[in-house]
Amino acid sequence: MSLSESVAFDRAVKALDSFRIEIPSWGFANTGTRFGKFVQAAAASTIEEKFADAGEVNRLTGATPTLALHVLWDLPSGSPHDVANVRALEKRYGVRSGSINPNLFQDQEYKYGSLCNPSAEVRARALGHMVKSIELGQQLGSRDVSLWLADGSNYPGTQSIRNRIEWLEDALRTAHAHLAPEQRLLVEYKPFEPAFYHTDIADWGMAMHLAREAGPQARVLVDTGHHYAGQNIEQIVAWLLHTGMLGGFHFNDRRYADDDLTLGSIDPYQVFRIFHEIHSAQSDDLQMDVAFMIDQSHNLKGKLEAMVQTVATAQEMWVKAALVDREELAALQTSCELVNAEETFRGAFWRDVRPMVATWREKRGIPADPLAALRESGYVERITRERGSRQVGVASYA
Ligand code: AOS
Ligand code: ZN
Ligand code: ZN
Ligand code: ZN
Repeated sequence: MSLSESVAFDRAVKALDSFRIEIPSWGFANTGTRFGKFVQAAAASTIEEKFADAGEVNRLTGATPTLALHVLWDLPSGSPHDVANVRALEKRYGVRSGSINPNLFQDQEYKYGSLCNPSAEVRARALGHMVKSIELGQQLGSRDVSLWLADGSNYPGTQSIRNRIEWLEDALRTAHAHLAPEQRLLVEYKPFEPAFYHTDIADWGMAMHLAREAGPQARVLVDTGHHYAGQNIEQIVAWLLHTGMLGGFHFNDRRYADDDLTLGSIDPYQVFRIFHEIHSAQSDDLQMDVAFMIDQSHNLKGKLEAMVQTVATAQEMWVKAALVDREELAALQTSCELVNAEETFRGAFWRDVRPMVATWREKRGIPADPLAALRESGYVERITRERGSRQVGVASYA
């Protein structure tokens, strides 16, 4: 049995009112693959343009009040002037600074690693960058510092895996000691790429260990693209919820590896299953504080369109998962009525929630169809004209 239309709508409203998802500044910039990049005239090349685009996505969706920043790309000097500039942009565009992303992968000296580099001097400089990123987070009043390391090795026997674990533990303990009480350190894992033999933080077990070693304000960050094919991500999420170690997500979709495709474009059911774990933990009153973030950067699709499409998909999946009749499901699980349990579960997935989401938007003064509203606004045409005539900035590699 599925929930009645009115019960379902009430749940949808509640779910949507509380749903926020962070968008990445690098999602608006010209990014590339290791083979090259296709430049878009509308791409943002300044921090102001990124804030402007983020403000537009927030206006259209009502769900993206924060913008993730990358230290090297967005706050290159890290000076008080940079910080003051960002604070002014926050006010101008109605979007606050979100998670702070240190960059420990672009500098030439990180060829053999950053926090895990065999050179003590390089490790110290990488740690210095971490500390600076934490301090920037404090100055910007942003809470989370998301750590992603490209560290690893390409060939067996060429690095001491255990030495690198110890260096990493030391670095994270020191970094953690610099956190303000309200700040968190989120440790992201990834099985491979750019390193192809071993990655220093390869999976959730390693990330969880490191977060625990670092200190009480560290948690695990799950990037949905950072798993081997076929891995049961919602089970990892359930474990992290159970242990109180889930800090946040980088959402995107994938077909093969870290493809960073639009959320739900390949496997919307997986997004639903992950969101179900969150809703079910919430209704079990599990203590949790989970940051939803998007980690996508589009080379072929229009950047604004792709971001709006992603946020709308996230909202739809979030609502679908909220519409699982969890009481009924719990009873069916206990009595092991497998087919009925499965039908109750996926019945919510098959339900078309788009009319409900559109009604909620209208009630909240948000365009019922954000993608159509983006097209009608002429925003993309305007920035294409304005930005296209200027030289594009340095490409970022997400
Ligand atoms: C890299 O694969 C990770 O997903 C990072 O979280 C992220 O893409 C990066 O920080 C942006 O450059
Ligand atoms: Zn080839
Ligand atoms: Zn990520
Ligand atoms: Zn990634």
